[in-house]
Amino acid sequence: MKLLQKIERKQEEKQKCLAVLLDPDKVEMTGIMKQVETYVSAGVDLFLVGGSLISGNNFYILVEALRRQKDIPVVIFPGSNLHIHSEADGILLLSLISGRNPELLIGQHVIAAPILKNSGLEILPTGYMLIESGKPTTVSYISNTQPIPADKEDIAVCTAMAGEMLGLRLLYLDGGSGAINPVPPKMISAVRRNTSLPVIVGGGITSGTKAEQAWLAGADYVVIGNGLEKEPELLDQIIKVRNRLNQPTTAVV
Ligand code: 1GP
Repeated sequence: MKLLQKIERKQEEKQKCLAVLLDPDKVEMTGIMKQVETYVSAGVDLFLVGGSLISGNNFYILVEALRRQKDIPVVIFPGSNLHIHSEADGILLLSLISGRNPELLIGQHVIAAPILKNSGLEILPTGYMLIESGKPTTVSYISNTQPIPADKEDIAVCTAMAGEMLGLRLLYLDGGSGAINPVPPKMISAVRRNTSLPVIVGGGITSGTKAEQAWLAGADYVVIGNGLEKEPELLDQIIKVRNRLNQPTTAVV
């Protein structure tokens, strides 16, 4: 079954999922396989690899290291059209629909299209929405776009609806890596109520409570990156929350 179908099926079954984002610049490559094993045995649902600015040479090595395990899909979360590696299972083809930078709405996609077509990667067309999160983030700076204000649910909803009408298949609401404030649950639930696409939420999820709030508001996938780099124990906390929410008696929206 294709990855996108699996994601949609999880959504239909109201199963909450956890994605771990590995940033090639931040991961300590010497201990990577051990770290990957920990994530696999904890029951992570998806690996995302990437970041809005990758300055080192670890991107390819990291994708290959992650692919040595076969249980969990590896998906590229690209910061630019330089971040393509056919060893991964898929790639979030991000259109930054919250911004008005044509390069990130369509420009880089045009350049990457022939490479992607031949890559064998499953393409996951994703409406990527940056949400204001307390301070400028690397992604807001690098993308040269203005995030959606955190209290403007109506803008987020209309943006998400437009993305869905344009045929995108996933929505990613992101506060940006290391966000001070995660995407407000009120905004997630407004998007959830008004669109039917699987919703990924990330940025600043640094506790089980924040993950739970995002899931309860309607996120299908919660992404953790920075929080886990700083506090590895966070993984168990968040996995426990996910498992509790996925028990039949506590099934949520
Ligand atoms: C960033 O959503 C991801 O694009 C993850 O954010 O690193 O803050 O967990 P964090």
